[in-house]
Amino acid sequence: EFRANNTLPIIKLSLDDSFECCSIVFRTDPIPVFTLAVMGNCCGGADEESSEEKAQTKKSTAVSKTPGDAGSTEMATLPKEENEKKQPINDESDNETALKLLLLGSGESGKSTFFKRMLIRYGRGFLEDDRIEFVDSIFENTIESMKTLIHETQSYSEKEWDKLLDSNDEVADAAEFLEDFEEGGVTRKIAGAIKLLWNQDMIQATFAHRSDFQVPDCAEYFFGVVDRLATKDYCPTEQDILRCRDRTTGVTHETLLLADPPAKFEIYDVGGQRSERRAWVKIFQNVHAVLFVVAISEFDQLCFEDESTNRLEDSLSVFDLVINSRHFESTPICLLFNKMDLFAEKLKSGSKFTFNDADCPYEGDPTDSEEISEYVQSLFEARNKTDKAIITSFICAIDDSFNQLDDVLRVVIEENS
Ligand SMILES: Nc1nc2c(ncn2[C@@H]2O[C@H](COP(=O)(O)OP(=O)(O)OP(=O)(O)O)[C@@H](O)[C@H]2O)c(=O)[nH]1
Ligand SMILES: [Mg+2]
Repeated sequence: EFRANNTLPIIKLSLDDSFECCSIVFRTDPIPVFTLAVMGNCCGGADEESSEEKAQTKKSTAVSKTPGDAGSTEMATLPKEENEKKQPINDESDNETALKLLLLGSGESGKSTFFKRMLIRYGRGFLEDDRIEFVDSIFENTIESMKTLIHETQSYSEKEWDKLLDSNDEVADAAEFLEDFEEGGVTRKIAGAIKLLWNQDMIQATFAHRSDFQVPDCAEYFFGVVDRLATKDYCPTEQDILRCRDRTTGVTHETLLLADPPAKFEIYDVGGQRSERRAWVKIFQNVHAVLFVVAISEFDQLCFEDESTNRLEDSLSVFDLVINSRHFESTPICLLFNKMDLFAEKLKSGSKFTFNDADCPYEGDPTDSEEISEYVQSLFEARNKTDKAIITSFICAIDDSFNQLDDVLRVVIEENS
């Protein structure tokens, strides 16, 4: 219970025996100083520390890392790694040793979404102030996606589109209003225009062949909740945050704590687009596991960067460099095939698997998701020129019931024991 007046706040935590650690982040200035009373078996130990010392201890815990801390996103502030020794997790002499995890993969594969998922489950999560920081990107995702659909509809079927605008003033006004819209958030008027346009058969038809142009995967989701985005004091939900598309630049890292078995991880997220990849090597030392993310649904899409390279092909080339890199000679590699929901939807809605590897063409059923995923997995495995085993998982990072996270972390611990 936190009271805003000057009386001492009371925070009661009921922790069961298996509870190993917890952190409380105070977003107030100044940060309040607390005395910690530990009830139960270790009560005696608490008395040996003076109250001043106790206060100091708590103060430094509280300020250790605040969300939005600029230091966590700048390359220049990454820890110096040259002299670090890679430590196995079962080294009980150093409980503070963190396992370093790198999220690598092409742009839009879902690295940051996985990173956010990890933060929600094992890290500091997203407090209200953090959530608000996503609002501008969510608004941009929503408005820009509809503008793209209007533009693509216009260029694919110009005559029919003009006919529709001539015959329907409401649609014509909505399209014109959005096309001219330069800057700002989702207002009720914008939400109304987006809903109206989203209900047009022509816009739906354009969206059905979205693999031919660049529109973020979150577009449909945000069109579906656009009324909520337009409400006063809109604050993004966890699902909104997971869906939000915001291209990563530079490197971000966060601490994660696993309860069972107790372990600490330092997870690094990087930008996956080509211009970002040259920064990766700076964090390649002393890595305990690479989590390589592939968007398996992108087999028929082209790269955002050049609009000519197939995204799966790009992902295979990047994976080839990573798995065979001398930096990762003894580093476990987890291959995470992400966006399984979109992959299944795509095949179900009639898209055929048309991707073909020159050395190993696909000869199976182009609509069978199981057969196709096995084939894609084999293509990635074929790039492995080392004798390392690849740990593979098929995931959906936006799914709330996604429960493979513990498994991924436990495998990393095992591999480093
Ligand atoms: N439907 C669906 N969308 C996903 C999934 N994983 C990620 N996304 C969406 O895909 C988009 C791109 O995901 P990001 O996490 O930003 O991709 P990234 O790999 O970090 O991209 P860069 O930062 O450019 O390297 C976001 O809008 C996510 O919400 C998934 O499993 N299913
Ligand atoms: Mg990212």
